Amino acid sequence: MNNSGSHAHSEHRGCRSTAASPADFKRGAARPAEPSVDVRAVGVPYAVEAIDERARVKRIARLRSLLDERVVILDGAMGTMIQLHRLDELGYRGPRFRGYGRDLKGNNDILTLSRPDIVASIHREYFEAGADIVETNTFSSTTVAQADYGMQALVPELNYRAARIARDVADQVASATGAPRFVAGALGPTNRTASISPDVNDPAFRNVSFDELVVAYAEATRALIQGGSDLLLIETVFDTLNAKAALFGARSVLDELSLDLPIIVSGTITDASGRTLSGQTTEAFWNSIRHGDLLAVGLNCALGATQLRPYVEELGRIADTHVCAYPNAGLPNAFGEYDESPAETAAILSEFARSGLLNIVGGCCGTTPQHIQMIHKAMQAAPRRMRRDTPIACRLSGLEPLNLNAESLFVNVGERTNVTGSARFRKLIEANDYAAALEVAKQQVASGAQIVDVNMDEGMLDSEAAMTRFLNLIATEPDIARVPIMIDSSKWTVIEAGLKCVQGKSIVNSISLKEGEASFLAQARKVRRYGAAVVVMAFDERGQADSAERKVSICARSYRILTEQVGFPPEDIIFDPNIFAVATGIDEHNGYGVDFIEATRRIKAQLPHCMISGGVSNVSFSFRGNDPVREAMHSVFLYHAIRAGMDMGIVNAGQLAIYEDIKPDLREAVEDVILNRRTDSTERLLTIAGRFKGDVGARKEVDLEWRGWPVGKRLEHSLVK
Ligand code: THG
Repeated sequence: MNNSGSHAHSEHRGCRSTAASPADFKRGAARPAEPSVDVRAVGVPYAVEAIDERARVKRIARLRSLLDERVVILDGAMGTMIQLHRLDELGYRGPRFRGYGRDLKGNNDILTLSRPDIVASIHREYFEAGADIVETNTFSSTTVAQADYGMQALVPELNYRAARIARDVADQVASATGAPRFVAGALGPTNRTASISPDVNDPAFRNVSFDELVVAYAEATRALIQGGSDLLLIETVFDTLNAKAALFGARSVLDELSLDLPIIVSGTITDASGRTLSGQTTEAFWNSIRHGDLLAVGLNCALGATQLRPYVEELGRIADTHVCAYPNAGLPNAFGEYDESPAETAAILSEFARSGLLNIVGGCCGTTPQHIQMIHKAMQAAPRRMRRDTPIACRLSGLEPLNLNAESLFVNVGERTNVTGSARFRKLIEANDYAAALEVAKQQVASGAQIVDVNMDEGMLDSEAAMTRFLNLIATEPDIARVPIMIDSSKWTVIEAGLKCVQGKSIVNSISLKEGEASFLAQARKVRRYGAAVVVMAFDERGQADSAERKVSICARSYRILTEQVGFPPEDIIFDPNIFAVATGIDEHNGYGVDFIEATRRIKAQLPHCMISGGVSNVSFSFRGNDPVREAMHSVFLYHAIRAGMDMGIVNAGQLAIYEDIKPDLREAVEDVILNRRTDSTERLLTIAGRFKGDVGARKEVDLEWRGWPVGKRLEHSLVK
């Protein structure tokens, strides 16, 4: 996990100078004491003026078209400007909060209510400097952030008022100049992280939950919209799980109000390694929020423009939407001040624009109206970034990206972190030995699992709690957390518990039509809102599909519903046409391998961009206890299924035999079984199976031996493996 650099969060454009930084929480800093007065009493009802909805719709359309014409200018820092007023405690309070039982100095957002004149004048200065968009003074106007001041009850009013102030100034400037001006409702990161533990002794602990964040962001969003915002800006994201909660909350409110306000997400990279505070790379961050249907994605704060450049450029390469950047005025000096002059910042950003990197540009900590004026001037002659379509791919992520498309090699999904699939893992979870259970996940990744399947479906377990605890722990282990998670459960509540723990783009395993279309639709919509890809089982109201015919028809029906009714991106759909055990002694089972392979071929040909997965170890259940034969069966099965188009499989990572290495007599007998080539395939495999039972020795020998080989052969061996 990335531990360094979060100074920026106390000197940000919203400038919560007294708010603790995430790093403080990681060190287990004490929360402020509860106030001695009943602070809820200060929350008073406020008058709401209706917004002209038609005018808003027109402005939004204008903003979208403006983005197709030129670089759009965002404002600069609010906090830097507030500091110039040198307000003391009483200055922050104003008459309204004169008797408040707690310090308010540093709570910049309260100025929306106590000194609206200051907030309005700053907006005006930025508009006059050339900003098209100003951000509302609401960086910390969520119940989560305002808890530091005991001002949770004021949150709706803070957001409504802040939006209203900005709206009024924007409308005045627009009618004075004839150019439309826009209001971005700012949703800050809060001062808590949903995917990092503040307690070094309990890495699974969180001081804020996804649900709490969703509620907080939804409340803020509702009032920002009510106050007249044109768009929403989820900004200074240092923990992508917080941002996913913000997106979840904001989208829910937009749906509820039947409104279509554009959303921008702007992340922040806190150190030179190019990762977010919660450890994601730029591309992993993009993959995690791409489901948000964003007007733009960007980066702001923390680093100055120079240091931010490679990451803005990278976003521009991978994001199929507009790109936004609003850096600090350089890096802070020893006093935490920003020294980069307006001319310097503008010169650097001008080069960004000339290189085709920018659609929206502004400033963060330390920037002033002079900076925005110079930036605005520099953008006059600069081209906007051309929006590009990126190749269609299923863009998954953990801390790092995993992009899958038609060119990708087969993906191994580690199966061992499954209480029903591994007796050892079940015992560890039942014994509450999560440290050892984590080692199982780590081992899977070290053995080549590119995704980890996690399943806690065991009658004796509190599966929701076990899923939550295990995924929270994984989040703290960079060796595991770098890969995406496959959240595996037959219980929707367990899947949903898992989705609330992962900052990356994960895979839900699974949904299906087994309980009919209504619940399938509802679950698919939820999956999309959480931003996950999905495994869809070939299962409908009549049961699990066994024949190739039924597998294909159920998948085709599911595909139609998902793409047409839910708007699910086809590249995020992974079909599982059911891998069943073969050679069980029941004749009807003999065709299961062929049926899967044939269905795979037809589904891939018929349903564009979808992928195929399956639980590979299922196929060999009838040879339990004979691992060499099972491994040979998996290898032969995959050899044929991958050629038919299978994209990924849940496997025992690190224990897959290489097809060419299987002894010829075993391989032929196994192939007969998998491809159902003879009526006596099962008997023939059974006859020879015993000979290989103790054969693990052969594999072990090779395992050790290859390390002694010359470097060329070692490389060859490693590449093949
Ligand atoms: N499709 C989808 N998800 C799935 C499956 C699937 N999830 C679960 C399962 N099937 C895939 N995972 C496993 C994990 C382990 C085994 C099989 C499938 C397995 N385990 C050994 C056994 O049962 O013999 C356990 C041995 C041990 O206890 O160590 O074979 O099909 N979408």
